[in-house]
Amino acid sequence: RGPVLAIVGATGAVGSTMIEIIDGRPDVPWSEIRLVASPRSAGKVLRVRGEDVTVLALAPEVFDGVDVALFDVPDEVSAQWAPIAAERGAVAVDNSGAFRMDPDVPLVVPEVNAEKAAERPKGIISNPNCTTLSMMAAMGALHREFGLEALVVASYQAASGAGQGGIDRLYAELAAVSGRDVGVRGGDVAEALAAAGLDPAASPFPAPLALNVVPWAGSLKDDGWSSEELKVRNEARKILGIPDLKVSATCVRVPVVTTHSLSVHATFAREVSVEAARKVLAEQPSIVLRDDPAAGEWPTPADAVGGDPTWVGRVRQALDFPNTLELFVCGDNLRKGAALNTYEIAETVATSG
Ligand code: 2RA
Repeated sequence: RGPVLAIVGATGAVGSTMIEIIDGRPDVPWSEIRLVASPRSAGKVLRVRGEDVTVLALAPEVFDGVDVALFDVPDEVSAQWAPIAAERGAVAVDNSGAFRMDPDVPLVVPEVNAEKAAERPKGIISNPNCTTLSMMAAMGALHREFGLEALVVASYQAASGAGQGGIDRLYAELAAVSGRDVGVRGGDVAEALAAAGLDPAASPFPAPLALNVVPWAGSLKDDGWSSEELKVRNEARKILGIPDLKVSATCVRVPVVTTHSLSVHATFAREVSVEAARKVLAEQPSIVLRDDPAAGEWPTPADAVGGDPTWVGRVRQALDFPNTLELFVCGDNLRKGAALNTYEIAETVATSG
């Protein structure tokens, strides 16, 4: 009999993507897949690999007999329940921010540091934030070859990073501005949203997102940094195993439904050329290199969305910075950025024990 998997947060945007990923695999190692959610969603019936599965309410007993429990729930729910799952014998793979920087919890991207999944004294493994994660397959591969020293990153983050509420808000805003002559005067997008009854206080975003870009994601931290920008810095250091990596990030929300993009300025210890970098990137099974500007070929979120690979392009040698590349990376924030990486960690645990 194979191991038992539980998905906690099964009815959310990431939980639904996990089920989609599991459904899309020809084989899975699990003998049973249990779906778990808040009492509000308990009792719903979802199809998993052709079978009806009733969603259970989160309670300690649901973890009995579970080998791996995937969590996609708010930080405070993970902080309380991942240790309970671990106490009951499961390995908890957590996609919240609750444990990512805990020195006793590995932060794993299988292409980069799969071996760390075995070092889990608390029985918990963390999945990185989707913004950091979207560039890790590319940066891990380039770091192995050229020795990464510094990263300057600007993100272009999709609305679904804020969950189903973010998706719903973006569609509602797009409907409110569609077919109207807005976006040509200061404040008229906000007026159009107000006219459609969209309360700014009810939005997960701090400014209109339709026909706009918003230079903010996450919560306010010291000296004007956002939590999201600090996550990029701290998590990149931990995943790549470079504690003194220089990182500076600006996180920006754009009116894209799903797929985060990042413009990356990466400096390496060793000499690097565009040709050598392209070769390294093209060899990675989880990367699609799309980089032929003369033919109008580069990655966009619309290409990457719905798929597993990270798309990379616009690889250039920085003109004024030695050993430095510029590149543009797109990764589906709900798949590799969240559900897929979490699930890949679960399979790594299931197959390596
Ligand atoms: C966002 N990275 O895009 C966050 C979600 N984890 O809002």
